[in-house]
Amino acid sequence: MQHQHREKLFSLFDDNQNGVVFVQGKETMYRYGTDYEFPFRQESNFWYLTGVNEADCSLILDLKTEEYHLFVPKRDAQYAVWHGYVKSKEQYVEEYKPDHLHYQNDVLKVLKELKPDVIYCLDDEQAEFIEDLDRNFTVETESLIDALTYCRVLKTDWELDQMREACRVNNLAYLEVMKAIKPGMYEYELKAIFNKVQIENGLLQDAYNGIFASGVNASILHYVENKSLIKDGDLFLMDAGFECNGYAADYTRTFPANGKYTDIQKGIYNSVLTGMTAVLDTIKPGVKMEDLHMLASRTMMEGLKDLDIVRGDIDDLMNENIFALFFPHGLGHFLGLDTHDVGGYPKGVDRIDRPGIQFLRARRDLQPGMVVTIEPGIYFVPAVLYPALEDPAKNKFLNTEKVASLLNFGGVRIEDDIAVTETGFENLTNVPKEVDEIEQVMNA
Ligand SMILES: [Mn+2]
Repeated sequence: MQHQHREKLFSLFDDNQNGVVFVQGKETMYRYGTDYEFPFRQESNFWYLTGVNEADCSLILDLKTEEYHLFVPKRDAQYAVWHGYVKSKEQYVEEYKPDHLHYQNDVLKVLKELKPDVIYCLDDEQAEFIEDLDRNFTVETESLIDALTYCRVLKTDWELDQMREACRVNNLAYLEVMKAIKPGMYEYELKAIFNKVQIENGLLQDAYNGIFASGVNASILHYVENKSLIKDGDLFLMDAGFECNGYAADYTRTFPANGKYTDIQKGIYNSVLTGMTAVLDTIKPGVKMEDLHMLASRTMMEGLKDLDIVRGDIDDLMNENIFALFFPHGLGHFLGLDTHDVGGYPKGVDRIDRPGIQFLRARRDLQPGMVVTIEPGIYFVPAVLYPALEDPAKNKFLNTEKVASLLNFGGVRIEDDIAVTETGFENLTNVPKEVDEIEQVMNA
């Protein structure tokens, strides 16, 4: 399927020019000075163009002829001793179907034969791989990454299918954890259950370091220690996903460790869920991520106001950035070969300099073929709320007693993976998120 991706990239370059694209794949990574090899994960752009999940390869795309040259490492018998086999050139051709196959140490030789006027590289670091050449060509390090980003943002049907499969397995894994969790377990025991379901279903690579956070740990946005004992009465926030052929799933659910939300947990949970629902009711092509972010923020503040956690006029709560005290991250991000995928900020669009929304990772009109996460949340972060409780400009909007009583609450996040379509969206995530549904699953 990667041939479609190469064609898409070719179509963005003028084919009358005497130019080539050069991309170096990822090399084998070792743990410090030891011979411990990290599990291999190809660099995403190289993977996108080749589907080659092997270390130490590179590619050249000839823009004039639209031919694809794949370069593979020349392995010796010693390599086979440790890794089992050495592929022949014929096997590489059979598997990856390049127009031309070469050994990696022939990159410079082939470039000299092709005599391009311009070589497009991802960045200066990648350009170093070809710097031994006599400099009678130009190296260009801007258009290639822009072109690849453009390609990767708009998913093909095949790419969407990979994401559907990653999500199908992620759905199963979430349900298993919801059914298994009990107070008295350790967070990592749930990670073990989660990973088991993924691996049993053939997904071997996590898309990111998963968050399995009980109680107050859920207020730490990137909590990945996952070592605490889960207590009765804790909420459990799980944010994890695996890849299918490189394409990520990324969900979050927050559920009660003992299977039953308390009143305050339910109230805060439903504030987040209402924010989520408001966003999902609005998503369609043409809508802007930053507008969705503000919609979610405002809806969640209305929820917190109903719970008498914040006080005052809702416009003031928004204008004075009180929402950012409780929702300190972005509403969502692009999703694809990387969990925080490319393309969030097109050229010339900057981050918004405002609390809360400054961390939004995507700011552009949604279009069919884009996949984004939608992940509103409410957190009680002591490091944020202690100073706010002392600050007269802020504490006049807070029920200070109630906020102080919630400093150990942790947080709630709900996250779905959304593929934008011509008419609206397809929700790739299918895990219960209504309170009743969740309690039913957990107590079945
Ligand atoms: Mn996410």
